[in-house]
Amino acid sequence: MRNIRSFFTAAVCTAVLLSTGTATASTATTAAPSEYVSVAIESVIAYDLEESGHDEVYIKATGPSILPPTSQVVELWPDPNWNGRTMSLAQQRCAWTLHDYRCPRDRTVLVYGGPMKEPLFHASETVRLTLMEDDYIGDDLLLDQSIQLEPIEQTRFYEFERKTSGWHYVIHVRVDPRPSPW
Ligand SMILES: [Ca+2]
Ligand SMILES: [Ca+2]
Repeated sequence: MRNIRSFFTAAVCTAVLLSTGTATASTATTAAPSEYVSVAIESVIAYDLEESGHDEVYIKATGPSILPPTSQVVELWPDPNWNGRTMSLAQQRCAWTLHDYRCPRDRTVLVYGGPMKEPLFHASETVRLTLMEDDYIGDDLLLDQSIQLEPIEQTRFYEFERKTSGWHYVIHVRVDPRPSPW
């Protein structure tokens, strides 16, 4: 259960655009900014837990997606078909889904976070990402960040961090340009 005290103590919340990836262009043609983008989680780092022992965490993406069609809320991570609705994380664990280089090896133990979900959005939407901790009387909100999507030519990586007196989490998000689904 969430410690109410955490509402009133200073919290650090940062959002960083880490980098744009290098497009793997096999031709000399210039890529136009993509009208659609996909959003995926690359890693979830539990530096400090909300609960003792383990946190049962998951991430939702809220925004009108194209695929899955007309979904307002997508269960972004973990994939419910892989490991159930939540993933249990101990302290100093980094759950990676595709690129383990997003996990600080000197500070964390790597654990596999399962296959990625990659919902598709119009590149003009705002997508809200919420990291939640499963709880009996309503799940706890640990991190809440939005990304204003825009047409892009190359992959972008974002880092979001929330550090409070009760917990400390970092997530890495990947946004890829995508062709039209139709
Ligand atoms: Ca809780
Ligand atoms: Ca719990």
